[in-house]
Amino acid sequence: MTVQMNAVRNLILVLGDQLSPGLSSLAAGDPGQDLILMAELAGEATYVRHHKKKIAFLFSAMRHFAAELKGRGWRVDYVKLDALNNVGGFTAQLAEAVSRHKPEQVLVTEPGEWRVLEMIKGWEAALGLPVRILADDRFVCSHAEFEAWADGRKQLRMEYFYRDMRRRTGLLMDGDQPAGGQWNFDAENRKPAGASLFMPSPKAYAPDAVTQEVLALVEARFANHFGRLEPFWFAVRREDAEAAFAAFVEKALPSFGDYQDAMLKGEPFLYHAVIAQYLNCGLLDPLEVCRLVEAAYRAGRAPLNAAEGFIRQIIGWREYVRGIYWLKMPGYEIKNFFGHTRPLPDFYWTAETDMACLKAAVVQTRDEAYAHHIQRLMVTGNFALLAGIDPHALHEWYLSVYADAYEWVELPNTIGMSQFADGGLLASKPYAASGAYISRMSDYCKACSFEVKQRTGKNACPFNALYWDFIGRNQDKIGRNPRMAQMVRTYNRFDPAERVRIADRAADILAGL
Ligand code: FAD
Ligand code: DLZ
Repeated sequence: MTVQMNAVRNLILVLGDQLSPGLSSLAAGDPGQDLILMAELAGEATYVRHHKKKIAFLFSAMRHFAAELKGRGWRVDYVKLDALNNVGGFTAQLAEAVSRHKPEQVLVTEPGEWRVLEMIKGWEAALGLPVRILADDRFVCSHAEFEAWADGRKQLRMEYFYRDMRRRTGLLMDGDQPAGGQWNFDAENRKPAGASLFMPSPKAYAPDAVTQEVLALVEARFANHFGRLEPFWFAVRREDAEAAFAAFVEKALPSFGDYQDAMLKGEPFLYHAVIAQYLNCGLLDPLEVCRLVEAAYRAGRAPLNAAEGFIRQIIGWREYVRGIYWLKMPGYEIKNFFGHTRPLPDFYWTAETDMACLKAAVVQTRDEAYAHHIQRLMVTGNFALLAGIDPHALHEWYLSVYADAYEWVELPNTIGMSQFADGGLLASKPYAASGAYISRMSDYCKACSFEVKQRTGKNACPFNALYWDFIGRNQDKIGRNPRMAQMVRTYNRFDPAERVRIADRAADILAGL
């Protein structure tokens, strides 16, 4: 059903990842005179073929947010995916709404993606009316502030940016000093987990009637997309996402730091918060969650290494990668320092591989639209780096398969952190590792058909030969990096016959992908 309204001053377009009541476009509007447009768009669900669970999560959260806005007195024109007037893309849908509501002006908070910003910049000309783009102030650091921080620096290291964000927000500060006398407790955060530990699960919600309708719609319309739709347990309302976060603070935060880098078979979430999908669409507020974590630390309910580790991920990494994205786009998406061109192996979609770590990461990604950071970085990302996979193809995979994936946060993590495809702008060294790292941080290798202690031979863990082959073939590019030079020297000390065995084993593995 299409909505006909009284005179409309501003038509406010709210995008699917802008589900925040304090959004700048809403703050600039007036419920008495303005109208909100929200739309479920096939174009947005398929420009990369998003995981079914991600589409269902977002559509259901959008529908609940529209109801929340109506409850706050707004008029909302909500266009469902199967509405007769749904035309499938932002520009066409906005034009359709403009023709019906005849607003004086369009208001929109800037999007999280370069592609969409370019689209929006064309709207004034296409629609023949003013389009006001407002800053997204749900972040601590604005584009201009990040540019000023980056200006004139040879290296853009996250650690120094993070310290500025700590000073600016006052989080974990005692006067002008960091709490505990230290900025970063990462060295304490590398314990491997044991299967005997108690693992809290993220708070799960049974689908309500709105979600059930969306699940049926997604199954019907996106049946050929990657991923399992059910069981579906994500929160889709703000108060539920907040309760899920409160449960994390109570049950998992105390161990978050210690086991941040651990991986365990059959334990997809460990002590992680599983909140990026809520933060990135606006159901949770990043500063608010950091304040709650600081309060838990100050009240003695969480140790400092956990609170600092968590807060660093949000006001450090999350803000920093966003800054890099907008500083370096366009062009960052095609960076390829190592010149890697191999297509993405099929097992990233099918999970059909004998490598236990990769199988676990892909199965969990398929089932939950989630993998934690070390699985993304040191399992799927590490393998792609060592195997010379085209970074752009890998970027499209990460953008499609995770419920929390939006280009502003996914792209720098993939291109910069995981693939070193920007040549070291973001990371100080490639995150390349042999099977020994995965064995140390997980229990995957115990039940794997490959032998993690062997470097070459048919039974050897593929990560080992691929690692040394990567070091050997890229020594011109990484040999001068002080954090890689030792590995290059070790490779060059292998006897020539061993180097041939490594190259042969690596070639065999790559031929079999
Ligand atoms: P936790 O481990 O509990 O951490 C808490 C929060 O810190 C996260 O919810 C997230 O908001 C933030 N955070 C942690 N690490 C990072 C980081 N490196 N960059 C930005 N924020 C961070 N994160 C996304 O939100 N969306 C993505 O599309 C995404 N793609 C990634 C791709 C690759 C190749 C890699 C290596 C990392 C990616 N990350 C991405 C970062 C990180 O893996 C996820 O934020 C995290 O796994 C989400 O799970 P969680 O909520 O349980 O996080
Ligand atoms: C990711 C996504 C999806 C799957 N669907 C929609 C949608 O139907 N309607 C919408 O407004 N937004 C959607 N989004 C989020 C947009 O892709 C997102 O706003 C841009 O990527 C900019 O960050």
